[in-house]
Amino acid sequence: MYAADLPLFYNAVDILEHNLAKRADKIALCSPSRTLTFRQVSDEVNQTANALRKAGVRFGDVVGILAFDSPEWVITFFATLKIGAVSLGLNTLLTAAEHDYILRDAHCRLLLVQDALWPHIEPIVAGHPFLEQVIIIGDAAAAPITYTHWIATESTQAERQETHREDFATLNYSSGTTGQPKGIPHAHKDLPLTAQLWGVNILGLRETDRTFAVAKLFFTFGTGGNLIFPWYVGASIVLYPGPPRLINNVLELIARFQPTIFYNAPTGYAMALALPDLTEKYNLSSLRLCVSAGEALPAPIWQQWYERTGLEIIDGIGATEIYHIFLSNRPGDIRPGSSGKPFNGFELRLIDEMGNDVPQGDIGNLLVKGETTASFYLHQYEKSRQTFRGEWFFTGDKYWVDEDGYYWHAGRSDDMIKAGGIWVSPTEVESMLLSHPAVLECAVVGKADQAGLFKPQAFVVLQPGTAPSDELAQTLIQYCRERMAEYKRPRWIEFVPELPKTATGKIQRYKLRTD
Ligand code: 3UK
Repeated sequence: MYAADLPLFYNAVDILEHNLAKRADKIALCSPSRTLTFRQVSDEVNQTANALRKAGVRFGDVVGILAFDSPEWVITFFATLKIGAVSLGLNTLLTAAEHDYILRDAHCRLLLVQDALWPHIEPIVAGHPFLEQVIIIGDAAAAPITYTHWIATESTQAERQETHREDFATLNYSSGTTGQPKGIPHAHKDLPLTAQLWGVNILGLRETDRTFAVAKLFFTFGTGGNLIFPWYVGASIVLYPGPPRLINNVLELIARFQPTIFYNAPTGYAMALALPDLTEKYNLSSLRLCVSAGEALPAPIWQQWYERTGLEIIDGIGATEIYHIFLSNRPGDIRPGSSGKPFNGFELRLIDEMGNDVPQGDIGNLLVKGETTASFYLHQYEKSRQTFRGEWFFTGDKYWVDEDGYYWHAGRSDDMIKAGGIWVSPTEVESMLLSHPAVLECAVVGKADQAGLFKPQAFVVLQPGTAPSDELAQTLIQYCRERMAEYKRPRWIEFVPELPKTATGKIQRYKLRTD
């Protein structure tokens, strides 16, 4: 399938609404709060679309959503697309300062916020130049209006805005080693394309499936895998509002809602495997296939999962810039530990520093070409020019190909770390450590834990007169834990007398990496 196969004027709300003709009364969505059919979802999408229009949201405006995975998240997403506005899915784990930056950079006009997250965001929303209204999902004792109240009297009929297939539909932010997070806009066309190219052609999703992702809807891994792909084929979804680390709750939901497809990051599989009574305690028999992405899945985790559950994990590499997976293992053709093989819709190249293709077996920088690639980073001209190279997207990943054509991840060309499938910028952790009075200098790199999964490790030079100790190491870890998203904290601290540096004084993190 090509972009040109879609109608020129295409609105991705069709991914929801095409189901009304064939299966309106089928269950579309299960969640601990509500279970809804396609018709019920569509009615509420129309109510929300009308409420958005009444609030003055117009074609091209940005509607932010900062909420746990819920029916309201999904409904707001499609309502936003339906009126031709752009859905901004916000990462609930970021700091208020990061949300502040993103809401400004995106020119967010209306924001829906989870009740539990409102106190976190309330101090920063006042005075935002573009933000006109905040709606609270859940209970709101104080001023702003609640979602339920906001849509209550709206009609369940709404007109679909005609959009060009290349008009923007979604916006997600991704962090880099330096500078602010980058806004990545995707067009309406990207959603059905990625659903067909990977969801249908590679994963083999079908109408009878039910998907369940621990990866959240604010990541395109979650939005694609647990919303767009299943509804594209008329399958149903399970939404889990809680944090991924509460693995028992995740496994209980599998037993309760009986999904057939399960998406998680490698850490999620490692956490489940750490439970001695995993298969005795939890009924996983509804599952037919598992998916892993976000970071490389080590072969031992694949093996153990297969031995304990009898299930295969499909590891594929995706990126927000491409929307979803562009290189993947496939059912019946898996090489554990690798990212699999290229598939139709995406071309790959591995190049050296001079831009030449590397011989088979050598490590090169991975470039991808495909029609779901974003065109630019919002407001970041320089970074856009460096990354979107004509038809080719520079992933920042190093890869090599074995003699059978399977691709093996070999680290990053920048210093970024993926921990638990989510980006950790070393500079962010370093700044936090530097704000502690005992720290003179530091450098943060990725180090593999026992399961082969990467976590931040800090090399610290102490202030003169401060003595290193295990206790101080624990204090520094705790210091970070309390002040930043928990997964970003260093897991190991090494005290060193000095850090390796270039002639110009730049820290050479790569010299500190042991993995
Ligand atoms: C790394 C992987 C090895 C790699 C994502 C699936 O992770 C996603 O998007 P992000 O923009 O990060 C992209 C980067 O993450 N990575 C992702 N998956 C793998 N490395 N093996 C993997 N299987 O460095 C890549 O450049 O956060 C994943 C679907 C949608 C996504 N957005």
